[in-house]
Order: sequence, then structure tokens, then C-alpha cells
Amino acid sequence: MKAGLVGYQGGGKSALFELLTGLKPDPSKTHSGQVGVATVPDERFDRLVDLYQPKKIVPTKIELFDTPGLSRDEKEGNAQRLSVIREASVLVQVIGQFAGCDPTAEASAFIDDLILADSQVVSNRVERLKKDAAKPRPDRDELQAELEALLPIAERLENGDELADMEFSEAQVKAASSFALLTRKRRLVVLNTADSDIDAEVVANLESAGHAVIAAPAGLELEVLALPEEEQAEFGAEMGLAEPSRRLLLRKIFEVTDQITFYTCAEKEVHAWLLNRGETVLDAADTIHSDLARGFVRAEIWSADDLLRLGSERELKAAGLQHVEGKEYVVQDGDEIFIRSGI
Ligand SMILES: Nc1nc2c(ncn2[C@@H]2O[C@H](COP(=O)(O)OP(=O)(O)OP(=O)(O)O)[C@@H](O)[C@H]2O)c(=O)[nH]1
Ligand SMILES: [Mg+2]
Repeated sequence: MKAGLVGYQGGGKSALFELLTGLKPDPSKTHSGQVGVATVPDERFDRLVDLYQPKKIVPTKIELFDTPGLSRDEKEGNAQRLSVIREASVLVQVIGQFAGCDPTAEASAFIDDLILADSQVVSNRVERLKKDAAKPRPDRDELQAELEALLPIAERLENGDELADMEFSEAQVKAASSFALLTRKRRLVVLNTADSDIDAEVVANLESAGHAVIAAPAGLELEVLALPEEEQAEFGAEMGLAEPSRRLLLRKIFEVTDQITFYTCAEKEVHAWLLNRGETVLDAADTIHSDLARGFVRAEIWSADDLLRLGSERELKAAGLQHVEGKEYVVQDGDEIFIRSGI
């Protein structure tokens, strides 16, 4: 899972990147963007590790992608600058709440830039298709069908609307798949505040404009982390910093992706896995290993929370809380799964 840190110049993307990954921004990657990895905080996973004491642990990771800032004045180049984030599955817009900045206006300007970038790629394809479908080619019917699928999408973008809530037909999903459209990605606004005083009204304004938002003094926290360890607590307290926001920010980014976590646990390994909400235990088996899915017989499942409450698998089974499921079972967030496979 990849989260792109995006937004206008100087908002604090690189500061947030460093805070979340512990990596210093590499000046040679200023134009291409820089990738780093962070572990998604998961209290349930930590407690499972305590319980099983495994030899190996595999927590959920999130890839963070620090990108070059967009320009507020030279809007024409922004679509090109945005092309680096097409592979991200969630867009984290970092807005610096410093003097002179209107966060709600900036969030809205950003969406306009996303719409423009999407509009350019779709329109280019539409123009190409119009030309090609007019020629006597063997694939003419296919091109015509693709064109018809894309036209309503292009029109919507040209009208300045994003695509997030547009229902796509199967043909449209297929026609648009290679574009990785930006306005269909999930978004989160991180409000990078100058200090620990978070202005509730600014947050409320962003929320009522429809943005998922989390506010944190990321730049300031990074400065505190750069201090010698013995000074960090004192300075942090002086600045009014409570618990560092790192965990909270990572958790929130993860939540925006709307994925669920399931676990496989044994003495050998405690492993957290990701699954799209609504997927079945057969999909879960396939995520672990395609052989497990091919030879799927049944799954033994319980809720990790029940296990942690009762303290052992034996207690859990005695309480009748293990259930046996076939391949159609829809996995729930926090399920612990043991798959019986014939292979
Ligand atoms: N208090 C305050 N802090 C600022 C201001 N402008 C920037 N900062 C901080 O300066 C630092 C620099 O920001 P960066 O992380 O380099 O910003 P960026 O979004 O990566 O910038 P680009 O990569 O150039 O787009 C961050 O810690 C910000 O929090 C300001 O006007 N006031
Ligand atoms: Mg930067």
C-alpha cells in the first residue's frame, strides 16, 4: 500500500515524510520523489506478539512517497508534477497552516489541480480514439466502445467535477484502468500546524467541505526529535506537545485506505495481512499463498480480540468462539485465521 504525500510547495511534506519514516529527504530525489517505509501502528498486533512470543513478526507496512511540491502560481506544470503519484493508492495532502494560508481554499485548489490532471490524460486518449476509430481498422469496434465509455468521464472532468462519486460501468472501469485516475483515489488532509494549538474552527471548516482531516504540528515534532534525547521531553512539554502524533498519523492514513487487517499466528510467526473490506476468506488464503487458495478446504477463524480477552487458544475454543468457515466467508477486521489446505 502506497500513500503519496502531496500538495503545494512548503506545506511540510518532506518534514512529515521524515517524521513518519525516519529517513532524511534525499536532495537528489527532489524532482522524482522519494519512497520510505513505515510500520502501521496496531495495538492488537502488538498484543498478539506478546501472547505468542513468535520467532518472527511481520507487521503491516505502509509505503510513503514524498513528492515535489505543486506550484500555486504556475498551475500549468502541476498536472505533469502530479504524474508521479498515479501509483499511490491514497493521496495525503499536506497543508501548512502558517501565516497567510487558507487551508480550505488550498484543499479545494488541490482538487482542481487533480481534476485538471485527470482531464488532460482522459482528453488526450479521447482525441486519439476519435481519430483512430474513424479509420478503417480491424479494431475499430473496440476503439469505438472505448471512446463511448470515456466520453462521459471526459465530459465530467471538463465541467470541473471530480470522479470520486461517479459510478463506473464495467466498460468504463476497463477503459480508465490504465490512467490510475487521481480524483478516484482516497484522500486525507494533514494540517501541519505551526504549534500545538490546533484551531478547531479550521478543522471543522475542512470537514464540512467534505475532507477527511487530521491536524498535527509535524514540522515542530520533527524539530523536537532532532534535539539530544535528554532535551526532547523538556522542550516537548514546553511546546505543549503531548504524545507524538506519529502513530496517530500513520493510523489515520491507514484508515483512509479502508482496508482491514487479519492475522495468522503461530509460535513461528505472527503476521498481519491486509485485505479489501468485503473480500472472502478465499481471497485471504490467496493473499497468504496461492497454493493455500488452490487447496482450500476450510478455515478456522476467531476474533483476535476474543483471544486476547481470554488469554489462550485453548480457553477460546472451550468458550466455543472458534468458528469453521467455507470459502465464501467474508473476513472481518481483526479476524485470526487458520487455513486448512489440501495441498
Ligand atoms: N512556522 C512555520 N513553519 C513553516 C513555514 N513554512 C514552512 N514551515 C516548516 O518548514 C519545514 C519545511 O517544509 P518541507 O517539509 O520542506 O515542505 P515541503 O512540503 O516538503 O516543501 P516542497 O518539497 O518544497 O514542496 C516544515 O517543517 C514546515 O513545518 C512557515 O511559514 N511557518
Ligand atoms: Mg519537500
